Amino acid sequence: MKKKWLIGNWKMHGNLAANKALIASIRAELPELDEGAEMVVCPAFPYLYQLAELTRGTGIGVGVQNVSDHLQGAYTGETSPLMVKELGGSFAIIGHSERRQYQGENDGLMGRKALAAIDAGLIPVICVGETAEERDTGRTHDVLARQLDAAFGYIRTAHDKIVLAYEPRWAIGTGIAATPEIIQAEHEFLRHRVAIRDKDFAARLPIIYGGSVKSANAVSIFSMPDVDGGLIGSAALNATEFVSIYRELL
Ligand code: G2H
Repeated sequence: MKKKWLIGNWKMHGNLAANKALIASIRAELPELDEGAEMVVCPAFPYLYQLAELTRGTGIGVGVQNVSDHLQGAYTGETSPLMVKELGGSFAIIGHSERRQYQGENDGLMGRKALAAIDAGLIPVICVGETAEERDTGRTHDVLARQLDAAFGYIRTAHDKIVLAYEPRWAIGTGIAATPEIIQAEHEFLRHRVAIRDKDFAARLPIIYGGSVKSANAVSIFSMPDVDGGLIGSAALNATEFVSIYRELL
């Protein structure tokens, strides 16, 4: 059976004590992960090494929320994917809409970051999604296709080392998730678009949904055939919620 994914995006939250308590609570509620579903947490950069240590031997993966598009060099304030790898990270969220919105990231940069992440041995979690205005004006598929093509244009040999996340901007942090029908329709669209390049890859590609997922709506979202998991923001900061969402994947 195809593996499921649960990725927690902690955004700019946490501190040493809170991170330790959160992992301890997750472990207390869920001592063993299920073979059928990966669990990954993505803390802010300064806590990467702490999380790598806290999760050692637990099966919980660790990632970051952003990464440089360069492996090394004079790029002040940037973090190389090689450094992430060395400190125990295995995943990098790429192109999250909050970075597009507040840091001005564009499609080209997202593609280069995904490639750098792969070159460093990380799994990029590539985020795509439309704004409310783009949806309202009937441009959702144009936007998704453009974002997907930009990212995948850079990636040619990374089969089985990519996670794709559909995150409609209007559903992020609003408390109102997209409906399961919308999510299924857009995941299907994305999978078809990838299949134009490579059918087998498209079938195997995990496509996860992000945007106000909680334990209360997880079951209906995860029951959709093209949904392979979730990218969870605020609910990932609550161990009981995060573990309940994980259980809905199984
Ligand atoms: C979307 C999601 C996590 P939330 O950004 O990436 O956040 O679940 O808080 O909407």
